[in-house]
This record gives sequence, C-alpha cells and structure tokens, in this order.
Amino acid sequence: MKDIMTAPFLVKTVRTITEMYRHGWDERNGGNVSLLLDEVEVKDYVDITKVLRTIPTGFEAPELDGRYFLVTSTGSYFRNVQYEPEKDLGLLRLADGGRTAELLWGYEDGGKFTSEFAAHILSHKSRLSVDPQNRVIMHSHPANLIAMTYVHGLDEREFTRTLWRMETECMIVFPDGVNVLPWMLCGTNEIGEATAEKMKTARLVVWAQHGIYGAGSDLDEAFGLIETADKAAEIYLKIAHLPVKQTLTDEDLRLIAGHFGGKVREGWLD
Ligand code: 2HA
Ligand code: ZN
Repeated sequence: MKDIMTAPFLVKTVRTITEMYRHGWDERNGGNVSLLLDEVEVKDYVDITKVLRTIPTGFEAPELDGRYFLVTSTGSYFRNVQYEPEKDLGLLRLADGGRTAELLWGYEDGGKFTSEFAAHILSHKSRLSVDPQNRVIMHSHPANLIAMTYVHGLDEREFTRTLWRMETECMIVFPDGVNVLPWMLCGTNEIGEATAEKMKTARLVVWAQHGIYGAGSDLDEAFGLIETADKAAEIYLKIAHLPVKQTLTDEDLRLIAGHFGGKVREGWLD
C-alpha cells in the first residue's frame, strides 16, 4: 500500500479545505466537503476489503451504492484539518442501497461523517444525473452571501440576476445561475432532499441565513464557484445603498455568455 497522505485526492482536499478556512468561510466547525472517488483512485492507498466500521446513514441512495467518498467529519474544524486529516476526514464506501457507510480510512477519534451527509450524497446523485463528470459537493458560510440573504429578495431568478450584474466574471463562471432555499433547519434529511432538488438545475444553492452549496467536477471548480458568487455578493453589499449610475444590462450579459460559450439559465435574461 502507498501512503494515503501522499494520495493526490487527499493532498488536494486538505489544501482546499485550508484555503476555505483562510477565506473566512468556515468558522469553528462550519462547512463540509465531499469528494466522489473511483475505486482505481483509492485501491493503492487503502485495503478496500477491510471495513473498519459501518455507520448507518439514515437515508437511501441506491444509485450510489458501492461508490467511494472522501468526507469531512462532523465537528471538524477546517482550521485544523491540515494537521490531523486522519481524524477530520473519512474515506467511505456506500453499501446496502446507501443506508450504510463503510469506513475504510479516517475518523480516527471515533467520529463520523458531517451532519450534512444527506445533503451531500443526495446532491451528488442530482448532479450526476445532469453531469456525469461531477465529483465534488462543498458547503461553507461565506459572509457576503449570507448577508445578502437578509437584504435581497430570495426569488432565485432575481437573486441570480443581481449577482450576474455585479461583475463580468459571474456570467462566465455561473451562467446556470444560483438557486435559493429559504431558511430551513440544517442537518436534516428534509434540507438534504430540498438541496438535492435545487442541484438539478444549478451548481450553486444558497441556504438563506446560513451559507451556500457548490458542486463541480473537481475541488477547484466548486471552490471557484463559491469564491466568485461571494465576491459578487460583496460588491452588491458595497453598492446596494448607493445611487447606481450604470450597470451590466441583459444585452451585455447575453454578449458575455455568447462570447464565452456559457449556456444561460433558460428564461433568466429578459
Ligand atoms: O458542519 O456547516 O451546516 C457544520 C455546518 C452545518
Ligand atoms: Zn453550514
């Protein structure tokens, strides 16, 4: 077996989580990340025949039975993941129609997957149904986006259009827009199912008064989506109380999407 601490998927995950903390997105134990892995990526680093523990998931996901995931632990502080990844991360394989998680590595202090595991796994399922390349679901608490959910309406078309107008980059990065869930209790199957439903039409799902979920084909894509949306929210908060003299028009936005080949969310431009 090779040393899992040198596995590209582990190194990249730890680096990304550390960067999320540095961005101020993940205070204390805020945030969680899951990465879907193929068996070929993991089998040189862990004995896939040796299940250390089985943990009930509390939901079903038969489509993902037998699939491998690297997942942050419940209670993990993103600030600390880099120092003890074997405690704050776990490598899991779903079994029994998704009702059981088989632990193959990690959670060494006896812990388990994030409280938002349902939102993660069900969102993976949703994203894969529309994009077979999707590998990452990422949740965090970026202050600007959260602040925006207090002062901007939560209609997702309007919320997206405001973000798109805040800088040219937004239409390039997320032409599919941002979906929005009204405040719901976190850590439940209900918010997991609602998030997964929203993930069918966009890679970003805002949780009002809480944070955001991003999805992507790799860690950089999911991170970059959240980074760009939060920057746009920051610009919004800087100008929302000032008289606006000019802005990006729908025509400008259409021009950007056309030039960069983005598929704009149907009906979200006038
Ligand atoms: O894991 O972010 O939503 C802590 C959270 C819960
Ligand atoms: Zn959260």
